[in-house]
Amino acid sequence: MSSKIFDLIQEEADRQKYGLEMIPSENYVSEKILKANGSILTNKYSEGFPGRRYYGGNEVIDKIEVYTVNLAKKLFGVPAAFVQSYSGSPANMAVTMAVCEPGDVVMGLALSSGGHLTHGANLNFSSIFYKAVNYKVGDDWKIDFTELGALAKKHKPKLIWVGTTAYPFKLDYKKFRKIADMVGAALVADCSHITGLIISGAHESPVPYVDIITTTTHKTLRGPRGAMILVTDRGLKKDPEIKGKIERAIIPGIQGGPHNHQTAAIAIALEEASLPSFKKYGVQIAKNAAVLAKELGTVSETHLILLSLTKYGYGLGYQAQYALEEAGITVNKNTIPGEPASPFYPSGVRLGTPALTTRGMKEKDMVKIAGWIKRVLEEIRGLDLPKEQEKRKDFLKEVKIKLHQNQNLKQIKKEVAAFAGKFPVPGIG
Ligand code: DSN
Repeated sequence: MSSKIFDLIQEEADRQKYGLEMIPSENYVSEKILKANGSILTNKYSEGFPGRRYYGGNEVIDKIEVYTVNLAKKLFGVPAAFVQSYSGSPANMAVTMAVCEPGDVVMGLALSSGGHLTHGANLNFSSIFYKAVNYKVGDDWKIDFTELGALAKKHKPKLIWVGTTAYPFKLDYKKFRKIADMVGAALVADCSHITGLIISGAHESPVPYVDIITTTTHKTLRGPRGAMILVTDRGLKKDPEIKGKIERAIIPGIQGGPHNHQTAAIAIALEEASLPSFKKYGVQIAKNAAVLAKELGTVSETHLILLSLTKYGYGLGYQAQYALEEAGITVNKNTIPGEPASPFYPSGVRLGTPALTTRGMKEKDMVKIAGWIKRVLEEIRGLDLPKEQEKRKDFLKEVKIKLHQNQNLKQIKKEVAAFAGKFPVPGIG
């Protein structure tokens, strides 16, 4: 078999093996998941739900979907599960459509405070078709429940999201429930980032507190790209029609045929997440993040670290991301609460431990990795973002050339590759 694509896949495999993958929403799936995801199940159309399809030939597909749904219900302890959403954003769109009418008020954590696009961010469907109200974090970077309560009282949301993408603290679902009950809102947890931590017991489960849960399957859950929607007993009691509403939102509301290869791979991820070894994995993710955070001078109660770079200079997030990449360490630039620079060229980076933990790295390895990160960050001192917007493009072009030629970064990359290469990656070796 030859194709330019296979050469490029090999190139990417080398990057994944000899680098340190520290984007907190990424992970490495098992060989079994890779096999199911790359299987002949991709050939089949099956709009609809098991026993109710628009196409023939779905006897086996029905069995796969029913098996996956049952695994999800058992693992989370919920009475209903939906596994067809292509990814997190369509799952969140389906839930919003199921719970709200266009124009209803939807509340979620602001993107600038570590929320998600689909929880009411500008330009997203959640603020185009619904009235979005954002709550924020306070000076301590933790959710400001006083503001949240006041906003809920004032705007009477139909739906409140509790979920984050760049928030290093545990979530207090009880407090959210109290506020949702006060205004009669549906409370929906988007656990995408922390599902693996919840299943392993490292974080409290939202199941007793919320009505609906959404989660991507490819982050700490360590499955293929995809998503699930789960309805809790509480949610079903609150709205006995909710299951049908969610189904209609998925199809014909948003999607066409489900990705059956993806559903099958999700089933394998759920099988793996049901094993005792997954509990150890989830707990280790959080232990590793706590050590890494401490070494970098901050804290994490989750799988991720939101690192402010303001002590190194102004608007250094992009420069740090680039310099780290040159050293074989992949992270993403991120705004920090109260961002002093710009959303495009922010003042922080977001990094995490799920993928490193999958490779078997432990606390002592985090100390080593923090050492490399700190050495890299020394190299961006003095590369502050120009305050004048028109100067930024040319400035960053020059910065990239400078960092690409930086001998210290080249040396760190060698050390990182020698270290990372010792830890196997499923599907690569
Ligand atoms: N893109 C995801 C993340 O990286 O957090 C959220 O959708």
